[in-house]
Amino acid sequence: MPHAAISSPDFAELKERIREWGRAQGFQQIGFAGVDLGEHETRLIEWLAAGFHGEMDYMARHGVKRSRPAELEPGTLSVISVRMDYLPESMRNMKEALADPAAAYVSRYALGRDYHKLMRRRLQRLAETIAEQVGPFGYRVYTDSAPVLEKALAENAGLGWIGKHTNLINREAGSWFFLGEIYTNLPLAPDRPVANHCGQCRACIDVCPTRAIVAPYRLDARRCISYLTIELKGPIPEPLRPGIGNRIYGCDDCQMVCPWNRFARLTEEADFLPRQGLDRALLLEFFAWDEAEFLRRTEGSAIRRIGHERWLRNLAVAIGNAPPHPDLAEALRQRLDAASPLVREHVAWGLGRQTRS
Ligand code: B12
Ligand code: SF4
Repeated sequence: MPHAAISSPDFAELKERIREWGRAQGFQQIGFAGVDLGEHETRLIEWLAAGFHGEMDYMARHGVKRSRPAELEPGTLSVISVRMDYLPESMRNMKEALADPAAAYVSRYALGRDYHKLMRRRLQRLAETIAEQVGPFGYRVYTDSAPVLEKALAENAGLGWIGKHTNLINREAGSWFFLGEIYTNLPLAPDRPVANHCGQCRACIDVCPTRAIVAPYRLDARRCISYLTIELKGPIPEPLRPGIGNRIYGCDDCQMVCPWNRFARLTEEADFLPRQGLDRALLLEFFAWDEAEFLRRTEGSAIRRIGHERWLRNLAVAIGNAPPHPDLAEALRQRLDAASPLVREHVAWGLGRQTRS
């Protein structure tokens, strides 16, 4: 569809056009933020000082560049913030998979293709469309790829509020969406933030199996199952293993229980639909994959990043958490002599749980 040219730099009109073009790229919502992140910077500094980032050194590496867009990308005057829904299936299916101890639960954001490429490509196209209309301008696109405080920017851009579980929530759409940004040197006026609607609710705090939300809005990542199964490279601390249940990659519990997700819509992106039966597989099927099969089956998926060793580590914990069954114990025995000490230790732990009397 040809875009009507904007005659003069009417930035108020341009913002509305950008919203239209953004929706045409598949983003559900587009908002605008300034470069002052106010008290979010203080919160980030406190969070790092508490050590809540654990091994995620990259969270501390860039100092305040993360909370100061104009220091990360000099010349930035405003930020275009976007969100894209990713929920591939109804919450009933998710709950069934989570409740089935023989099944492996993969968090819903990771069932389809890795979102990074898709989001970046669409953001890039959006930026190119803007350039076609206003002429060349300075910009950089991001999605989870750089020191950017994405949720704070999205909150300031009016896309939702940061909930007590620390994810961004939208009143009409819940929280099952990814975020992305275009930093730009266009002087686009910020949108108005929306009010926080968590109220007295604390469902996410109470449901978290490993008690990672240590206070409202404060997540100790070192206890979060998402961190333990994806980011952590070494052994999973033993006291936290039982709480992991059958979650082998990420965790969705705090979002699943959130009342605002009753309003969540399913994704429109075919790329986010489950691939390789990841939504329905059994622990034993996954545990049987050798490295070549792991690499083949996770091609194009975010899961590939953790590698086969951590994949087996996570599965050994999940199998250890399943009700005792001779087939599960036998599968663990088969891997007791795995080459990796990390895998061997978790397999022995799982076997101990499977064979306890
Ligand atoms: C590091 C990281 C993680 C870490 C730490 C999470 C965290 N809360 O920081 C781990 C590995 C645990 C993680 C897990 C997940 N992540 Co993540 N993650 C990130 C990343 C790279 C940075 C987040 C960050 O800046 N953390 C810094 C801390 C300080 O932020 P914060 O905890 O949110 O704290 C803020 C507020 O809570 C508040 N605050 C802090 N303390 C206090 C205290 C008080 C009293 C108050 C009032 C406020 C307050 O201010 C802080 C600054 O804004 C972003 C991408 C990006 N570049 O932004 C994705 C991102 C946040 N993750 C995302 C997703 C999807 C997830 C998971 C759902 C994946 C999964 N299913 O397993 C889980 C959700 C777990 C959870 N409850 O947060 C999405 C979230 C989309 C959304 N709707 O919000 C993002 C934005 C990626 C993307 N581009 O879409 N993630
Ligand atoms: S579960 Fe309740 S407290 Fe947690 S984010 Fe949702 S509304 Fe806020």
